[in-house]
Parts: sequence; structure tokens; C-alpha cells
Amino acid sequence: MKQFIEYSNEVQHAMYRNIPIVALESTIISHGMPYPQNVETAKHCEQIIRDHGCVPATIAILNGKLKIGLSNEELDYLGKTGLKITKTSRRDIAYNVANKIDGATTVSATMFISALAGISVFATGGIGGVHRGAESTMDISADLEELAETNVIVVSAGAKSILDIGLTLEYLETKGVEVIGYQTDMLPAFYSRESDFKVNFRIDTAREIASVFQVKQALKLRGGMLIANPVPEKFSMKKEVIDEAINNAIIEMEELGIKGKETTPYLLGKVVELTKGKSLETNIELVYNNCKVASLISKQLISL
Ligand code: PSU
Ligand code: MN
Repeated sequence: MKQFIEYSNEVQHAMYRNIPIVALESTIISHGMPYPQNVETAKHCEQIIRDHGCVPATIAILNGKLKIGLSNEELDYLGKTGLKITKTSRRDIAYNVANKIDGATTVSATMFISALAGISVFATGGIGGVHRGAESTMDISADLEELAETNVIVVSAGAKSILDIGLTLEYLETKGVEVIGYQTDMLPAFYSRESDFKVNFRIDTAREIASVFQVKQALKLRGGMLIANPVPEKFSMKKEVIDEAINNAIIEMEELGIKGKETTPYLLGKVVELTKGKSLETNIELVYNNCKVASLISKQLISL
């Protein structure tokens, strides 16, 4: 196993010293945001995690290695290469490593690699889920299966309405994944603080989240936990505004015949365009907020 993994010095040091670590994904950099905001956001996420007394571990596949913790140059490379780098979910990992194909890792691949490295907390923006129309397309993100399999806490801002939020929750229920609202009863809808759906459990402190995770591990209840952390009020978008942009983006996507792994990046980009950049600002702020909450949870896990 060791031959495949490469740690940054900062992460390695944190592991020796038992300093809490927070994992970060890299598809959000290459496919989730435009350059240069993607690189600025990635670097600032790392800084927020450090400011909270933790160490960031941004994960990607570079030169045939599963990299845990990236340099600023590597973050620049991912951001500048953008859509040209391979979006890597669980199914792509072995092929990319064997063929030394660089890959930006999605939530599923990042969870898998985090668990290999013994990292239990991961901050992202939004997870993939059951897409609208999945009854006929079967487009269901590998992120959901990963949550069912892999013991990592994922801090997200809920599910966005490019997905079918109701079906996504049903899928997670079937797979035994608990959806926990951090200081909220309602599932946030990514760009806005509320959706029409409730979370399974509301938990108000990082300590209680950490203790539920600890019990889950002690019971050998396999699988991750999804923490839904609403975007701060100040940056929340009006539901009507964002829903209209998403509906229009989906219509254009269908006209263009875009499918499969291109779906999520296309919709995110189109929504930024249709909202004249407002959705990007909200996206960036909600990721920062998730980095903060993930840091609080990671610290509690170490002290329990
Ligand atoms: N949602 C976002 N930004 C992102 C993604 C989702 O707001 O960058 C990325 C994540 O990496 C997620 C992936 O794991 O898209 C899901 O892709 P798919 O729907 O193809 O499984
Ligand atoms: Mn998909």
C-alpha cells in the first residue's frame, strides 16, 4: 500500500504529532469553479483549517501517486489545468494510478483515499446525488455509495437542486447513511439555507457529532456520515433566483445532450453564468464555512 501514497511534510508531521487533519477534494478546484477563483479558494480553505488549529490535506492523484496534502504549485497546476484534468471518482482510481494519469478526486475518491490514510473528516462544497430524471438515466453519483461504504465524516452544504433532493435522501436512507443538520432542522439546499426536506437528526455542537461518529465506529457500523451545514445567512441566495437558473441550465444541458460525468461540472458553470457570478460567490463562502465546521469536528475527535 505504502508505495502508492505520498504525504506532504505538513500532513506527515501532523500524523506523528496527533494534530487533527481535515481532508479536501480536488475536483472542486478543477471542475467545480473557474480559474483563478478555484486556486484562491483552495488556498484559503487550507488557511482556514490551519487557523482553526488543524492541518489541511488536499487530495489528488499526481504522477501515479495518491497525494495527501498538496503544495501551492500543485494547487496552481490543478486550477490552471481545469477541465483538462481527469475527474476521478472511485472507478477511475486504479486505472489512473497504473497509467500515471493525473486526476482530480471527487467526493467518492477523496473519501476512499482519506480512509486509506486514516483521516476521518473531510470538507467539501456539495456532494453528488441522485440526478433529476434518474428514473430513466440512472445517473446516481458514486458519492452516495461511498458514503455507504467508507468511514469518513463529510461536511457539505446539503444537496443542490440540480439533483433530486428527495430521491437523494431516499437513497441515503436505504444505504444507512445518516444526514445530520449542523444547527438546523432543515436540509440546506447548497446555495440557500433551506429546502423542502428535513434532516434525520439535528446536532448543534461539533462535540456531539464527534461522539456519534465514535459510537458508530465502536459498533463497526460501516459507512460515512453526512453533515449538512447551511451557507451563512449573509451569502444565502433567494430560492426563486437559484431555482430559475438551475431549471434553465438543465434545459440547455438536455438540448446539448450532455450526460454522465460532464453533467455536474456543466451545470455548475452554467449556473454561475446565469446568476452573473453570484452563485460562485455563494459557493466559495459555503465551502469556507464547511472548512470551519470540519476543523471543529476534527479537533473534537482527537480530544474524545
Ligand atoms: N458539487 C459542487 N461542486 C463540485 C462537485 C459537486 O458543488 O465540484 C463535484 C464533487 O467532486 C462531487 C462531484 O463529488 O462533483 C460529483 O460528480 P458526479 O455527479 O458526476 O458524481
Ligand atoms: Mn453521474
